[in-house]
Amino acid sequence: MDIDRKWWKEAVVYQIYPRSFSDSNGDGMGDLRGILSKLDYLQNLGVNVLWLCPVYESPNDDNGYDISDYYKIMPEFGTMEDFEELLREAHRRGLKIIMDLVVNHTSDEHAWFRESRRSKQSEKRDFYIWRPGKNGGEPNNWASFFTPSAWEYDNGSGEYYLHLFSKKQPDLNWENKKVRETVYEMMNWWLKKGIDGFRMDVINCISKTQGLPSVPSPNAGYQWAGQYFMNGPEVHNYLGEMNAQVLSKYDIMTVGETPGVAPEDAFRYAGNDGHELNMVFQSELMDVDAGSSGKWESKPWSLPEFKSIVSKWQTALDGKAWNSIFLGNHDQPRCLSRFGNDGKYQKESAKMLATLLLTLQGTPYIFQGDELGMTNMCFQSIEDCHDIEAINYYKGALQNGLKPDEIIAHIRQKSRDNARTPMQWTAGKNAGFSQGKPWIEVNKNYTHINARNEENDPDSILNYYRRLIRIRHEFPALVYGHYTPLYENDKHTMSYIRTQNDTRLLIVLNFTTHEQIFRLPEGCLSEHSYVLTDNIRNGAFGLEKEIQLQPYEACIIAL
Ligand code: ISL
Ligand code: CA
Repeated sequence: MDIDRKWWKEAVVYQIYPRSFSDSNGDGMGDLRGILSKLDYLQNLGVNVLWLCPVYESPNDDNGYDISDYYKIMPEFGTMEDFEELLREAHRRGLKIIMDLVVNHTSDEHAWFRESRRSKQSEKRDFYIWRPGKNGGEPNNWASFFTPSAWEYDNGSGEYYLHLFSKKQPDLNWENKKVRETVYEMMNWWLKKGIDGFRMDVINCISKTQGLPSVPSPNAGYQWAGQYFMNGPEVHNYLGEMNAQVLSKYDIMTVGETPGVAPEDAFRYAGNDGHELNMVFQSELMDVDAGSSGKWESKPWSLPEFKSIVSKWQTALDGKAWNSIFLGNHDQPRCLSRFGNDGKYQKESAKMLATLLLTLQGTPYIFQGDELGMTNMCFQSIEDCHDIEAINYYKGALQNGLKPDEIIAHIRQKSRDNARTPMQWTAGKNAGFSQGKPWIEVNKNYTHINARNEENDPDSILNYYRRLIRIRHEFPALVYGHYTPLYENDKHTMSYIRTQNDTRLLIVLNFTTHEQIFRLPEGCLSEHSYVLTDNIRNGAFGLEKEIQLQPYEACIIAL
């Protein structure tokens, strides 16, 4: 097979949410020196790239996704010298660092926005999306991700500005060439510093439909307007331009966060012969349990549906574009609580999900703490919640007549804060995350789920992750091999074969709390077949026509 080998295809990425990773100075908030102190841990895990969620100066309305200065480090996280030291020390250990790039919007406290807001004549006015009101109301009926309306009225100038997220996150006007040039200049500045790439926040939302039309709807009220800002008319021109003026000049990796993309969009953003990005995050799998009214209304997910989404992306992109693989991130509940079992089978199911994550075609992203089997938090009341999305949802849902208990039940399942509780390092004070009071409460299960315990236990989830990462690096077939799904309608197990030249690897995953019989497909075993790894029996079982899988058992079989 003619493969186009690239370091960023073979890399395993580890996502760090700095605020919750490790606190070096006891103020309760994670920071850069905290990350620095854990580089050995990350190196021992075997990952290759660290993705840092935003570390720039920010008033933290949305935990750093509202940037007030792209050239400064958030003082709570440290200094530019700390950042440079972190980068140097990471590189010394063979670890690369990619940064979050949030350029669909800035903070309303960014100097550009302050200047833009000052007056209609301001030189920066057109850096943002300002419109006069219509019929005594907003310029259109768009809803925002975080608030009812996507528009905020500005008394001073008598106009509205667009914010797809919170009102403290005004959208930049990408139609303005000066905006684009200013962003490219900033990106070049960071790349010259030596960073290894970018994860680009909602990058498929930067081009809005001309005229900003209202969503046609029989209902009054604000409407979801994704069709007018996702994968918009100019987005490929902008990214092509960004590639030419910035990305193409460096040996870096880029991944676009692109909610609502289909494989056809991925071909354009991240096609093999494309000139935009290396890969994108698709959001389809994360929506598998969303109800008709959106993420808060959870519906039970079914394994055949889950598998069909994975298979669709694995087969559609094969040879045409590159996948990114993830089961959770800082915007999602913990994958273990969502797709596995965080009770009796915590250990088995965490390892089973790790097996899935690390045996698909694409670049895998591990979210901090998943390698320890961290779980959702059992939020009791809205006072336990910190995330603007959950807090605003709570207010809106109360107004719509939902009871506090119902709302908290939704939040418990889906809140982004689930993923943001402090990293569990030890069984000591505050899970070893901080000497001071953590900004968000530590999950009570840290006394047994923590890195120190797992370091010392050869059978731990952490050590299983290490083994799997090693195996992935040893078998290029796990990175590049074709993906062939088996038994697609089976409700209990997921199985597929990865093939590259003569190497054929069969992956079998039991997604249930029960034993399952897995029948090996006719003629697939040879005298050389063996169990490469297994999450429960350490590979110690003979191969027959049938495998009796234990609850949440996962194995990789070299055929
Ligand atoms: O978080 C979500 C679902 O709960 C998504 O809808 C999310 O808001 C969307 O995918 C965009 O996410 C990114 O941009 C946001 C920021 O809040 C997220 O943390 C970030 O990942 C605005 O910058
Ligand atoms: Ca700190």
